[in-house]
Amino acid sequence: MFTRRTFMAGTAAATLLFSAASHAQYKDEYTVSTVLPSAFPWGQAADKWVELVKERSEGRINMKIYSNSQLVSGDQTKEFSAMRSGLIDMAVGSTINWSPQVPELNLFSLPFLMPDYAAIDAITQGEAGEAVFAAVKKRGVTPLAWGENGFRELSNSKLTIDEPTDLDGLKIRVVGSPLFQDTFTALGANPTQMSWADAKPALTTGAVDGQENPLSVFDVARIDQVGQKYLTRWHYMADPLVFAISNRVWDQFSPEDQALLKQAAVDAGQWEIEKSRSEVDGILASIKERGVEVTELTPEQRDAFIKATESVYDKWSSRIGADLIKQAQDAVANRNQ
Ligand code: X2X
Repeated sequence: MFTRRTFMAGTAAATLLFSAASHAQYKDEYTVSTVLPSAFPWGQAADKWVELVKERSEGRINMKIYSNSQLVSGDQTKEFSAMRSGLIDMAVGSTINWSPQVPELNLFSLPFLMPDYAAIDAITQGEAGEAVFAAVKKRGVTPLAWGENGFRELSNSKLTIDEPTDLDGLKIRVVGSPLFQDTFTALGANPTQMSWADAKPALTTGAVDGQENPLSVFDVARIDQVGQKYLTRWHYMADPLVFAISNRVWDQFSPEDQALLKQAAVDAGQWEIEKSRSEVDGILASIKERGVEVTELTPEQRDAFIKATESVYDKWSSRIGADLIKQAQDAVANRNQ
């Protein structure tokens, strides 16, 4: 009896030692950065990822979300560098915010590249999406899955916008990459780059006349309450979200846990994309109910905006990669509709 007990105790101790050694480098908690919190689809995507990982790892892998870009003092364009250097472990981030460090991510910001959801999917789920992920990986961060912030629509406090000349001299808050500066300059507007943290105060004081963001962001952040009475659904671009882990952290996970983290991100991303797309019509109705004037562009009106922003492609083609742009355009042309 005594012998048997000793043997069992010895086995248990060995098992404990073994598991301690194999998980020696795991942290008690991993930081996950987001710009938008849980009230927005973006924050919900991160919540879902954290929840699925905890559940599937039976509590071994714990992640904690830090929203409002607080890990980079509100400057969302610093998120990627912070992840690369290991200051942030993981993130669910927008392609726009990481594009200063990963030029290929500017692909999604090219005006009027993606006319509909099928076009977004054709890029992200195809070879162009793989090429973009390879570019992210090369710069120090492992991308795991796609999510979606959404089609970015234009709002302002001054007038109905249905042709490029309406933007003449309008002060527009833009985000992230200098590409936005070029798009809005091409349209005759006066763009100002600022973080999301600074955007609402700037709209409130009238320091800027307008902004562009997905309908879900306009709705949840109650952008109409700061005087943004006019909204144009021009669908000029959409920013996918990327679920990602710093390469340094990724390399510390066992292959099984890497697979678990990736699959959870894929599932969370798919869940969030479906959910946010299904909510758009309801959001639009509630925005209209609150008195916002919503303008839908006719195909001819949209063409005028496409023409007016063509110069952005010439300017950005070499930075993004002419081959990548061509690959994306082909994917869009051949998309399932
Ligand atoms: O800052 C924005 O406009 C936001 C919240 O949409 C992004 O982070 C890209």
